[in-house]
Amino acid sequence: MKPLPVHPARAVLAASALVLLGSVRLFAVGEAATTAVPDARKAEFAASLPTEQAVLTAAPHVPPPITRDHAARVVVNLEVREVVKQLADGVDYTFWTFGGEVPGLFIRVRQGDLIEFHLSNHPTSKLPHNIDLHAVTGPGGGATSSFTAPGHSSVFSFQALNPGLYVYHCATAPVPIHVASGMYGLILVEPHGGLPPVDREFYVMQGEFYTTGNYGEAGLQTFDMPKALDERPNYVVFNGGVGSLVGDKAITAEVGETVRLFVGNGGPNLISSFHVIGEIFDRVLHEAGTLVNENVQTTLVPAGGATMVDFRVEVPGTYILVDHSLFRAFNKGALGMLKVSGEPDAIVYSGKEVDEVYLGGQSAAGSETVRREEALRAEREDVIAANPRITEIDTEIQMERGKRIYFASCFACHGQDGEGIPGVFPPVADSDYLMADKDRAIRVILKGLTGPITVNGKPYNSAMPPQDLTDQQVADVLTFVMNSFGNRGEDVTPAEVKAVRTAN
Ligand code: HEC
Ligand SMILES: [Cu+2]
Repeated sequence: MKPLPVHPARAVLAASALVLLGSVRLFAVGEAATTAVPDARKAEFAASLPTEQAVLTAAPHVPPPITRDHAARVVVNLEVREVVKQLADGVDYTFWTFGGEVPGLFIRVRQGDLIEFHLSNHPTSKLPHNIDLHAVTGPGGGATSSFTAPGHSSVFSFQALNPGLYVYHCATAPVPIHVASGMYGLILVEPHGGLPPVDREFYVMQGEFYTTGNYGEAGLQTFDMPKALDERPNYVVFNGGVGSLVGDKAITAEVGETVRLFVGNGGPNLISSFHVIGEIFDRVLHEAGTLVNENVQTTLVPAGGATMVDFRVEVPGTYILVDHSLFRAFNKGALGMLKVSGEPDAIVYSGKEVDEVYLGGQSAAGSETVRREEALRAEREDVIAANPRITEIDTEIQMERGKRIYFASCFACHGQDGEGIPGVFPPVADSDYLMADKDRAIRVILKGLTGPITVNGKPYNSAMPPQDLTDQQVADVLTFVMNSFGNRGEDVTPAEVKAVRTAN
């Protein structure tokens, strides 16, 4: 449960009751009603249309293009669920979702369609929710008409008047907290005649998360209101979590194909500078409107907005999707991958990939350690049953975790193999300085290090910044470094790190 000042369900119900009263009063002075009035004209229009059930998809998938050349009555069934899911490796979060997913399921309709929207709220939900679709023309975008208590279902309808790619989100008070919990998604309203055909379409949506624990701090995290007010998220991610579009989960294409990304930004606060490293957007539908821009490197996606980008992939390799506000990409999770296979074209590009340098912990080596950790966990279960070699395996798990932290936080300076850079960054491989004093090594990570030192007989006089890591993370990375790259040492425990942290 998120910490809220008053009993949340009650506050929200009270707020929405006010909204309802407000709308009824507005109706009296001539605005639209929230409670549907039977309307013969509308009933006749609905009856004149063929009915179909909307196909909804979870990111990165997109429902198939619409082939019909006439309007339809499209029935959308969307269920709100409050679920605990992974936000990052080892980090869980209670997400409030449209369809059990963050971002919410992708909806695809056609301009002129009459959409009959069924919003249900799962009986296990703790709070009421609703939906405001930016594709709706009408007060609140459907919010008051779709206000739904746990275990209930609401129906309202709207006509998709304007084509475009629209954000939808929950608009139940407190609105920003519902959005910050993952309640957003995209609805595409195809124009008459459809979009220009492409070979592949994908759904990518950015959003930030504000957690009490630091980035990467393991366990179930809770929402942090002060950080949200200051717009200082710990996580900025694509598709609801760190690594959702990385490694095995990367989106793919083949050389020569055209790719379309439907990119949304749920916010709630940040504007995204969406960029694909190594590609140029041939065509951007700026703000997902009708203005076509061509040959764009980076495009802005406002909070509560979207964009459509099309490009052809010419050469194979891994293309990195980022928010080009780069600390978000490399330190907060806003990083995905498009893997393109096929024949190289040395004229277009000569080769020599630089993934490792770019990616750190999220590179192939990074996801390799994730897989290895999983495999080791499975092995551990077996060993417990048969044999007491458990401590050794725990160390191996710690080593894999430590390796991941090393490749995320240290290797940019100390190198792939801990070799450092002569005269600038001392080696951690085979380092006499590192191995001589465990507490000193812990202090170097926690507090940083400046001034002259001698490592393996060679002088260094530079500065290492303090590393913002938890006790567990420091223990893991030091255990890894002190037992890799030719070093042979003992393990480091979180308790030892804590002792050094509190002694200073
Ligand atoms: C921004 C570059 C940078 C990063 C990132 C960095 N270091 Fe350092 N590190 C240095 C520099 C520079 C020194 C030497 C400082 C001096 O000469 O006073 C150093 C010194 C050290 C030392 C002591 C000297 C030795 O080689 O034994 C250790 C151990 C160490 N770093 C480990 C780490 C670990 C582990 C991480 C990741 C958690 C890390 N460093 C991240 C730049 C960095
Ligand atoms: Cu909600």
